[in-house]
Amino acid sequence: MIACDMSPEVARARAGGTPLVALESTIITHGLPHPQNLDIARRIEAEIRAGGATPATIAVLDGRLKIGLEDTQLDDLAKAGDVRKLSRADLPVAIATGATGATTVAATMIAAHLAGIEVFATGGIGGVHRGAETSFDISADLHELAQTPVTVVAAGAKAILDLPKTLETLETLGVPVITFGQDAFPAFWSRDSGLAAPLRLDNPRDIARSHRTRGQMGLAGGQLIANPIPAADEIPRAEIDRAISTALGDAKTAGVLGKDVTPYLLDRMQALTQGRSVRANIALVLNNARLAARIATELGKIAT
Ligand code: PSU
Ligand code: MN
Repeated sequence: MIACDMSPEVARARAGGTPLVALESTIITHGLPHPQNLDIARRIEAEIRAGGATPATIAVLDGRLKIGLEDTQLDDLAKAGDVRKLSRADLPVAIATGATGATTVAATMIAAHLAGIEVFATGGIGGVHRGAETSFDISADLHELAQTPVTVVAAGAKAILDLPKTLETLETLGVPVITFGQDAFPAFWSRDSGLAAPLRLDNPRDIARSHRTRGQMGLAGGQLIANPIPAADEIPRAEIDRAISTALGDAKTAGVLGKDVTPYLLDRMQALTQGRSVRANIALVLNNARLAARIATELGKIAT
């Protein structure tokens, strides 16, 4: 098995039986603007601690797979300008060559599973991009959810994506898409995407039980928990839709491709909404961290 480095805090949690929640690092390096990203990363970790669980932010530093970052490591990652974005395909290459990189949802799920962590909180997952019928741009996150047994708490998927195609793909892959507490699938900055969620659960205990049941049945893959942004923080659909159209047009004009697409769009959205998209992003990630801590706590009470 590949060696991973547990931070002292994560090692203590494991020894003491405290529930763990994994966190990705691409959101820090490519998803949120510097310098707020460090402060936000710390607040997300604090929210998990306040919920009685221990955060494990995941990254590759000089070829070492880190499960939990110390504060100086988090600081270095947040300010480094040219960190690689590591998904499933990139993770082994980065480890083998001593590189440094931030993990996406897919890579964070892999690392969490290697470390025995069952719950992971993030903002939004990657999905099927608009125009995928010609670009074939479909995030590896979707296939990861189909094969790695981690419950991922996200605020749905961003409306910069093609949400109907994203949901169809998840259905084909047999990934349970479970909305928390409402029927509509949330669209990241807005509570309602206008699409019905395939499944709904209203409490963390049921989410934990269905995670366990998947494992007991020998089914591969995890669960996507779609947790709507708090009402006070959402951006109305009409308002966000205008910015999305402009951002997509700009990406096309600039000829952005591959793994640069998502960071480019997030950056354009921040500029087009005068930072409002980032404020909503922060609120929803904190909300997801709270729910993930509750699910991890419930999972700790159920035997495997
Ligand atoms: N969506 C967001 N914020 C993010 C990402 C997605 O709202 O920061 C990041 C996550 O790390 C996700 C990755 O796993 O982008 C997806 O990238 P791609 O579309 O290249 O697979
Ligand atoms: Mn892509």
